[in-house]
Amino acid sequence: MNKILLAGAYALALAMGVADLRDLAAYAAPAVAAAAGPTVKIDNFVFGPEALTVTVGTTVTWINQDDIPHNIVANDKSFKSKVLDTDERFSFTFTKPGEYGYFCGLHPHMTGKVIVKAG
Ligand SMILES: [Cu+2]
Repeated sequence: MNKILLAGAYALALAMGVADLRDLAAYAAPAVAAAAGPTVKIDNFVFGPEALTVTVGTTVTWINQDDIPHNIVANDKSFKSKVLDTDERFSFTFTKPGEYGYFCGLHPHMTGKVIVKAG
């Protein structure tokens, strides 16, 4: 009987430990401001890299490092950012394989693409 209680308590402690670790991760994540996934930097009217290859499930972050506003619009309208001022960011998670061309809605000659491969 005691052994069973002990085992139960141990299992409970383990479960609580796991829960605590999850809590810790949840608290820690928002504090990390840096983009976790790949980034596309916008500078001097250019998306860099112009073509980016990722796997399904990847979150891509665009950062406007130019001193004028830009935005990001998918050719197929699957994503669209607001107008980003200097140092502002936009993130999008790609959940389906494919080739996603995009452009800047303010300067449509600015183009880029994200190639999403199956994971
Ligand atoms: Cu632009």
